[in-house]
Amino acid sequence: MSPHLFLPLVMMVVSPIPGTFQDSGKVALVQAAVSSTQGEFEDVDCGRPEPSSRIVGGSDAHPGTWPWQVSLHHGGGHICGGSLIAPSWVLSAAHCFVTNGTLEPAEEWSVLLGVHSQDGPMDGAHLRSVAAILVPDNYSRVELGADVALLRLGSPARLSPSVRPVCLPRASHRFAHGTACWATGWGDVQEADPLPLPWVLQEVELRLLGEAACQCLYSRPGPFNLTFQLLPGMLCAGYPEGRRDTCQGDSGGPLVCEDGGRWFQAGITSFGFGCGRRNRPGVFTAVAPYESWIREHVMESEPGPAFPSQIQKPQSGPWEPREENCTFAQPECGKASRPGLWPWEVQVMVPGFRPCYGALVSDSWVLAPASCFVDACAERYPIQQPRTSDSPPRDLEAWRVLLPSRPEDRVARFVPHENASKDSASDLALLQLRTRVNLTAALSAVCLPHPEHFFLPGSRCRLARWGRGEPAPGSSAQLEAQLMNSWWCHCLYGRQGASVPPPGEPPHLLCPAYLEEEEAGRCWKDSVWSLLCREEGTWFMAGYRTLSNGCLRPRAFSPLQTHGPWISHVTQGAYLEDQLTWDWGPEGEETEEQICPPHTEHGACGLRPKATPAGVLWPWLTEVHVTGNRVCTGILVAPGWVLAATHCILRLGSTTVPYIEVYLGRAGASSLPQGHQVSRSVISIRLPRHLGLRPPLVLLELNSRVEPSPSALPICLQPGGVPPGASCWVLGWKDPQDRVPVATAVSILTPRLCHCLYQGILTPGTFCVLYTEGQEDKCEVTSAPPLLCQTEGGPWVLMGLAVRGSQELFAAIGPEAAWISQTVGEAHFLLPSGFPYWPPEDSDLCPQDLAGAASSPEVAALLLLPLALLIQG
Ligand code: 4AZ
Repeated sequence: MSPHLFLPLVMMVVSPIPGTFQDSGKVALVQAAVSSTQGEFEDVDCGRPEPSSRIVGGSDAHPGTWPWQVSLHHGGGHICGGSLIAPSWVLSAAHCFVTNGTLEPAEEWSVLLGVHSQDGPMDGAHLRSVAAILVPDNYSRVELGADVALLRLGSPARLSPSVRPVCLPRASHRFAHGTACWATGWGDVQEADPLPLPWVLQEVELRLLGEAACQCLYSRPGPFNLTFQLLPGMLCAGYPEGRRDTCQGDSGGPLVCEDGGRWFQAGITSFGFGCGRRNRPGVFTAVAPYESWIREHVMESEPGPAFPSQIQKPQSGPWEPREENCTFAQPECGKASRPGLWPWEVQVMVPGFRPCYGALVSDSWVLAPASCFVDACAERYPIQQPRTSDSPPRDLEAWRVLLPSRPEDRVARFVPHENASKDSASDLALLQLRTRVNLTAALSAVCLPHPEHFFLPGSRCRLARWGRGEPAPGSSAQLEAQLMNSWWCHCLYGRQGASVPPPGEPPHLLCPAYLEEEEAGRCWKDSVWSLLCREEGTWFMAGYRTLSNGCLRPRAFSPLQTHGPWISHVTQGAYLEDQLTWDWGPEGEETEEQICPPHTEHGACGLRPKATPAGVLWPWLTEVHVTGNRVCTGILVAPGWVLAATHCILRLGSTTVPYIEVYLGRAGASSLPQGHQVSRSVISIRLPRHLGLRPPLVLLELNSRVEPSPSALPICLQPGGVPPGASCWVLGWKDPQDRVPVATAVSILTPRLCHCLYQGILTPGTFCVLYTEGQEDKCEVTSAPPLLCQTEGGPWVLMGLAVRGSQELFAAIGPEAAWISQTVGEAHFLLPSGFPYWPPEDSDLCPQDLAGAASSPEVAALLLLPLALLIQG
């Protein structure tokens, strides 16, 4: 607190004639009030507007209704409100004037009195400088209370019908809870939504909430999972259901309640959690407790503020019952009797267009993709926007809206998002209905997320019809979805090398995992979806997707939360709801910045996060079921291709082409619904041309592509040797019956050691490995397990597949790289790292001890241990 607050106050009101004061040569009549016997001075009539005649959810005030309302200007604009309490005194909030513990200089402020519209005629309005700002010495931060300030004007206000003081309550004054009072101001009309021109003073009726009721509402975790402890001297007004409130810019302004024909200022707008939110009423500084503080500071002023006595005493007994009922408001949106029966699902019919699905977001607004209303022939945006505001984009007359259980509605206004034509993440439009609808259980609005609303990984969601999509297929299980964690979402569909937004930062994408969109070979063509996610039984529209690329579509949705401000600005009443659940799970504990591993030109490959609470551990590991009950390991190398070992797939001597089926997304412990497994049949078996020798690797072409997802993702390939610093693993099944994957750590020997160990019996391009762990965890070999490596922060790379009957020898991918990329096209070959794959070897000679040790590789391996560890780095 700055020391100058304690300076003695110099009063300088000049009253040449009793009961009048002069200002700029004009004389205003001031009614002298009778001083009370207690030495109180009630020098000026108060709280009576001339009989004639934002605040969130409020409306334009009539001129002259609130003649004590003043606007406090700083730096050329309105910052806070205030109230005239005496010709030379204005009451406001301390937080308007204190920045970082320092009181701003009074001379930087000015007070605008008698103003109605801050952009209109200013008849009777006048400006005063501020001579002093007084703040209680116990004020530090707004949430710690004492948020009150007194401003002494440079010269007295010119009293008139539009400039009159308000009455102040005595310390003993009691405002009964439930009293309907009024707050006024030029503040924002919604969070981050300023009052539009012509800046007409807004008024809103707010009910006083008892301390217990208010504390009860604030004790329930709300936005950011926060609660709040009310302090003595604070007062709440508003409604559990929110929607009517004060907001930024209203601070310092008055909350007034009528008593015996006079308006008393019960509170000073101080703060709140957001504006108009459910269970978060506005918090005001109670004025009554400051009677003596105010008197003390304005003592020498004449005329001073008036403290008339209370006429209507609240009922006898404690005016604030202890056991006040505490009822939380529940969301008024997003209630569906059964998932799939969406009471907000709307169809918009425009002549010449396919029906467009959208969602009811308030009692008079529908949200739908803007692209629905663009000529299909034009194919591309822009939406035909009106040249002038009075020519509608099309003939809205002919537009019809079908709402659940209602006759057709008409459209009054069409408001496309300003970037709708430029980026698909803004492909949104709002349509206003001609008549407001009565919201019921059968017809209601979907909840929308606030900008800081986060849908947690693992959230249960549903796909819902959106835009000009085809009707969804019958099975409702196919529309179930679960949100993936942000690492998967970002690294699978985002940019390579990008950092993953940490929990609590706005996501760029939302990724639900859901069943394949393919049914009997037919994909849901052109299906675009909205993503509805449930929190505590309430449905939110979390995102929407319009991207489409044939059957194979990224399961990435644009988050709707970024559009909250636009939607609430246009609709002034959409249901933006706070997050209702907060448990981030293991993702919330992630503290290190996560960077996505490199992608290839065909997208992400070889991704496997450190911990996967949901999802498959090895998304490229495939079960290849060959006729005759044989099961081989296969590795997904591209969306439609699996690589396997020839010896496992094709039996020597057999001439029949086997029937082969592959299963993906089956390995490991998965918490995803069973349906996330993927199966494909093999339509062709491809072998490279090898002169003489039987080629070690086969490529299996699948009957249709596999959409990349955490349960089915191609591995990365890298022609050549082992990247420096890589850790390598043999991945397979310990038991070919239950096929639970095991990964055993190995070291890959240098070509020279490998050659020396297996002299004469190796084909070129064979890797030899050395097991660094005990033998127990080795996988069985008949299924031909793969050898994989991974560098720190990099993707997983396939090195080779086990050769027939061996646990230590692997046929390398490198020599077949050209054949693989020619056959597959979309194989995920990483760019060469630029490092030599092997440390230089100083001799071509084999160590003596190894000669002939090939028949006993385990013995040889023991000898080689130190060398092998060196390689692994
Ligand atoms: C503000 O920032 C503010 N909803 C004022 C009042 C409220 C919230 C914020 C109450 O000045």
